[in-house]
Order: sequence, then C-alpha cells, then structure tokens
Amino acid sequence: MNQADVLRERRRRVEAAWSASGADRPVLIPASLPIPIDGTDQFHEFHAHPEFQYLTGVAEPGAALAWEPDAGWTLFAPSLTIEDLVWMSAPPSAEELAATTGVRRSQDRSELAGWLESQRGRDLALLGSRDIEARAPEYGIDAWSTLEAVVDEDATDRLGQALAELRRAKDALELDRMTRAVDAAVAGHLAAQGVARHGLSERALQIEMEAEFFRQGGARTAYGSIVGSGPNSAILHGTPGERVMRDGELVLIDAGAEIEGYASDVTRTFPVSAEFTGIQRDIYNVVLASQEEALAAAGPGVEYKSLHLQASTTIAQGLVDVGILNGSTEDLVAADAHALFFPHGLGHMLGLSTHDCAGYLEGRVPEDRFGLAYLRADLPLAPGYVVTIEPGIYFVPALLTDSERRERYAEMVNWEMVDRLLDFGGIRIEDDVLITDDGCEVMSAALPKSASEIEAIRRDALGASSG
Ligand SMILES: [Mn+2]
Repeated sequence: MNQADVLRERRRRVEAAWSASGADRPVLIPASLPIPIDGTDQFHEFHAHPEFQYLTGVAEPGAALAWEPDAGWTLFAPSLTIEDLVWMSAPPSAEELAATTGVRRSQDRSELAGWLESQRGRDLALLGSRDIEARAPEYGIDAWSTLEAVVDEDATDRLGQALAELRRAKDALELDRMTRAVDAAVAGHLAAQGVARHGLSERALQIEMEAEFFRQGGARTAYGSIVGSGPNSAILHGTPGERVMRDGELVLIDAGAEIEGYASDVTRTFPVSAEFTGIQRDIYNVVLASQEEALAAAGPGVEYKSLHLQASTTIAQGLVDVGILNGSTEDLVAADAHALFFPHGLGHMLGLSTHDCAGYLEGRVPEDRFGLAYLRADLPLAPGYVVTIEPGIYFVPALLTDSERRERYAEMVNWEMVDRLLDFGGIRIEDDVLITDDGCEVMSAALPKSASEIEAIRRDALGASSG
C-alpha cells in the first residue's frame, strides 16, 4: 500500500462527493493551531482538526489545505524561523509533505495570503479548524476581516456533511493505523491485568498500561485513561487516582492508544483477586452475553439502535434473573428501568476521534428518553465502519438513591437488593469492531473476556507476583 496513493484516492472520493453536492466555490481546511496554556509559555498537546488530518494523512500545526473546483488541491505548510528552531524540531518541508500526502502542489504557508487574495469576490467554504478567523496572523495572514473573504455557511455545512459521511467507512490506510492502535491497547490492558493486586493503586495500573501503549508505538492515549477500582468502577468517565484496590473488588479499565491520529477504545473489567465473587460473576455474564449477542448480530444493513435495544433487553432479562428487576423485559425496557443500571449507549463510531463523526444518519437526532439519550450512533451499519460495542451494568449511587426514581420504579426494582450493592461498582466490556461484507470482525479479539479466561490471567499474575 502506497500511502500517497491511498490519500489521493481518498481525496478523489471527497471531490466527487463535493461536486455531487454542487460545490462550485473554493474550500479552505485549516489544520488548527496549538492552544496556549494560560500563564505559561507552553501549549496544550496538539490535535489537528480531523478533517484536515483525514484529507492529508498528517497533523501539521498551522498548515492549511485548499481546494478549488477547477484547480484541485494545494497544501500550505508553515516553515519555522531560526529562533523557533532553537525550541522546536523542524517540520517536514513542502517537498517532504508532497511525497507523504500526495498533494503535488505543496507550498510554503507564506503563499496562503496570496491564494486567499486570488479568491477575492468568491465565497469560501471553511471546513477544518475555524481558529483561522480569530488567529489569522498565526497563519501568516494580516487579518481575516481585511481579506474580503466571505464564508458561505450553507456550503460549509453541506460540504462538511458530505465529508463526514465519507469518513464513516475506513480505507486501507486508516484500518492499518487503527489495527496498530487496537493492538497497542490490547497489550496495555494485558499489562495492567498482569500486575493488578490487592494494595496497588489505580495510578499504578495506569502507569503500567500506558507504558505498554507507548512501547507498542502509541503516540499518546486516545483519551484520558479510565481506571476505576471498587465503587469507582461505576464512574463512567472516572480518572485514575491514588485509591488502593482491595481483594473482592472489581477493576474497570477503559483505555486506548492513539497511533498516527487514530484511536482505539477498549474496556475490560476484572477481579482484584483471582476470582469473581458469585454476584460479580452473575452480573459479568449478563454484560458479556449482551455484548456477544450484539457482536453476533452486527453487520451491514443492521441498525445500530436495534443492537442497543437488543442489548437493553438482554440486560433487563439478566437483571430479572439475578433478582434486581421484576416484570417482563418488554415492560422494563419500555419504562427505561434497565437504564438505571445501563445509563449509556451501546457505543459509537471510532476513527480519528474516539467518538468519531457522523454517528447519526442525516435527519436523525438523539431521543430524549432516558434509555436512548446517550446513544451516540443511530444509523444502518455498512462495510468499513468501525464502531465500539460496549454494554455495561453499574450501580451508580447518585441514580439509585434518587427518591424520585425510587418512587417511579418502586415495583420494578428490588430496592433492598440494590441498597446492598451500592458499592458494587460497575462492569463494562468494550471491543472495537470493523463491519465487513458479511458480518463483523472484532479488532480487539486478542484480549480475552470470558470470566474463566480472565480468572486464568489473574491466577497467573497473582501466582507470579507472590512466587
Ligand atoms: Mn468507547
């Protein structure tokens, strides 16, 4: 696979989609600029705008890509001053960028002002980062307002939507990067499962796991790693702290590496000791069954929302079986009773962003009912899409001690049992899934998830550390 060829083909598809949506004006796609940290001479970690990164395959701060219907693509890349080069490493030259991105007309960014000047009188579509409007001088332009460049917001929306839809299906270069990101995530999770033990802090697990991400080629974590032990495992976006884990508790780790801009996003939950307790195992197996059913059903043409509802039904039935819910699964799901314990969506699109673009089909919006409000994808799946499948069951004290909810669900929930489980924490199992022509491929399948496989890993780990 020649990277520049794949990127050229990617841009050809974008041009075709833009032409089909009536694009007759120039488009500018700034990469975005580093964001200063107030009160210091430092910057936040740089994240290129995903639209720029998708179209060029690179993440150069302060660069911009331009497109004209008649003249095609031009890449403007900044060069640094000698003073800058004392503090920063040199960016790739225009020639080097032409070779990696396949944009033959790659120029120094000092040409950008002239390019904009030559578009005078034509309305622009402005995709990518809009920071250029406020920070024009940092792109080498005097001031946005003196350019007489008028941004056509309708065209910007239309072309942005067309681009987002194309980004759903991943091409060979994207899948190569995502596969490496997922492999690094799997290695990191295994490292954490290999060291966890009574008396260790959440932070210690984070350190071992993230070190492995980096050893495996990760450039950074795809998002702030979530490591929650005991009751903390019920905090959906909890950050690891100094809390020390204890035998009898669960640990939930939701973390992924990022490689060349692409995210992985994997969750496993395991016991601090070598075995799950009885109730932990029962609830674990409910979550696992709902996840495996969704994986078995996922494939082209399948509505993501139907997978979410199917998982909700399985979770409701499982909670009836363990004695936490009462009633028919139909009534429980219709009343959103399952969402007291599964208060998020089944998953999301994955790619350049952890929650990648275009999860909702155009015209669809999130429903405001409790059981669906946090669903981040509502569309029919198609080959090449990468999504996460991540059901969970949690005991979130804030939800479960709320008097209004306890009244509304007085009959449907066994509140005495819930009260005994308020410090249980939570269980989530998440894999990254590529939709194929006839089903799906679990990209993170190398990370075991049956209760017995996890217990075998934990037994090995504890045996090794005590021996
Ligand atoms: Mn996720």
